[in-house]
Amino acid sequence: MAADRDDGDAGAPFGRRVFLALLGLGAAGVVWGAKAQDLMERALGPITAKDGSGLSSLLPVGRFRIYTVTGGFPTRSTDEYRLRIDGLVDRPLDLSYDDLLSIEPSHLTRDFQCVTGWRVRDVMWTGVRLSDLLDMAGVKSAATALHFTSFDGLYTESLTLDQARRDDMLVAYQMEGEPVSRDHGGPVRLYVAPMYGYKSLKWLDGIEVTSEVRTGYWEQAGYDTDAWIGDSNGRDDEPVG
Ligand SMILES: Nc1nc2c(c(=O)[nH]1)N[C@H]1C(S)=C(S)[C@@H](COP(=O)(O)O)O[C@H]1N2
Ligand SMILES: [Mo]
Repeated sequence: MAADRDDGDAGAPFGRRVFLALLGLGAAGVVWGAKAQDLMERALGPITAKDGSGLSSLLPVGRFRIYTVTGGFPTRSTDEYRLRIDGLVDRPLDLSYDDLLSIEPSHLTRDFQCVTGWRVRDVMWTGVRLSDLLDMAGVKSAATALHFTSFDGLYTESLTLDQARRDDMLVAYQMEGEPVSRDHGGPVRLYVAPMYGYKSLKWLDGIEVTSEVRTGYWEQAGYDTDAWIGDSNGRDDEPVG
């Protein structure tokens, strides 16, 4: 079960391959597509136009696609929201939404890039740095990684501790100056700026500090665990779109 929603209008009335051919983007795009794109799009797609015509809307530059692997969109109000941080820490934390808002915020404006080829330019995120939360909890010396869980009950992700301590890793509660919407994984989601979108787990409710990397939902299906944009998943070029 899966769903894919596009929060903009229906896109171009052509299939991806046709579109690439029309633009003369050529074999390269189709080849990496076959490798990196297939699984996620097959699971989350086919990407259909909103009018139900079955036509693909592809590379909708400037628009997010809304992904959920459960087929549903879980709801948690800001009042009910809790974020647990536990595992190999000195002080397990159980943070409310207001607790998160009371921590020094960080802002990041970056492109949002899905491994399937769509990209949204210059998205502004606000939230708390993962490294600040780790410092609050106190990471034990045996720790090497983080395991993230979603209150959708299914999606998971991971980061190494070194990755998580970078300053472009956020526990985000605002996107484009507004609270992160439910569709986009609100009230709180992960935002992993230097990696493909699948690392940015939506509906975040748990961070466990672990002794080794436990691969996440899409990694178990074959996507790279270290998902650096432009340098993973069989791609070393600037993405299309
Ligand atoms: N819980 C959850 N998080 C998720 C996903 C998902 O299906 N479920 N999809 C991932 C993928 S593949 C991408 S590209 C982004 C998409 O974010 P958006 O739905 O806000 O556009 O979320 C990521 N985080
Ligand atoms: Mo994605």
